[in-house]
Amino acid sequence: MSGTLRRGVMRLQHRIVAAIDATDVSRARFVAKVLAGRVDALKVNWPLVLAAGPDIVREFADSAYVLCDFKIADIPNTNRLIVEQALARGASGIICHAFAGEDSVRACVEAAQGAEVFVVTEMSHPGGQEFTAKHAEEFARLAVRAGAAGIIAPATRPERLRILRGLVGDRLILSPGVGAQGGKPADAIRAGADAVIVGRALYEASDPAVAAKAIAAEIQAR
Ligand code: 3DU
Repeated sequence: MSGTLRRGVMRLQHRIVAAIDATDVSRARFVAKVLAGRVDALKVNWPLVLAAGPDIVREFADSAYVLCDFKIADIPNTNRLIVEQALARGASGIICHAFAGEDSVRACVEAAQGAEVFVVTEMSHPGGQEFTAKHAEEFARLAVRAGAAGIIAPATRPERLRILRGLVGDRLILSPGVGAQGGKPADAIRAGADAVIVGRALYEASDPAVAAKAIAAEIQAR
């Protein structure tokens, strides 16, 4: 895969993280290739890892910042083992849940050895309001205390994003829920997100490059 995506610290140029959740592996590879240079990171989640095998992380990581969205939520030792496996395949960032507790999040941060850990706060879908919203502020404070690089917070609720921004200082906020879930990229960035996470609106687009360009333009025009 060619392109200008880099491993290491996420560099926010386009302010877009592409969620490559396509389970048609050749489509996923194609979309990743097309989006290289047009987004700041490729996010890999269980659908693609289960379809393609974990070495898809290594493949993308050759030329991209790969964010492993494994939503890690286990005891500290298991969290550490998962993070080590992701890093061994070249992941630059990982996503964990906060609800398993501070020791579990700290285990991710320690095992990450400088790779970036992002902690889920309030989830973007309607069900995210049932439980995660009630604890999102605690989750955000926990993320800061544990030394996470940032949090995941909902583009579908900019008013909640704004509150969470107030709690995490200059830590990164990556914001899913744009496009298929109804959130607007410019609203999320205005409310304090550093970048939006976009899946279906990119990988299902007839031309993912054009779709990414439109999102970037919307962000720039905010
Ligand atoms: O809805 P989309 O197709 O744009 O995909 C959003 C991606 O972000 C997808 O991988 C999903 O698992 C992830 N995500 C959320 O959508 C909401 C969250 O609160 C956390 C992660």
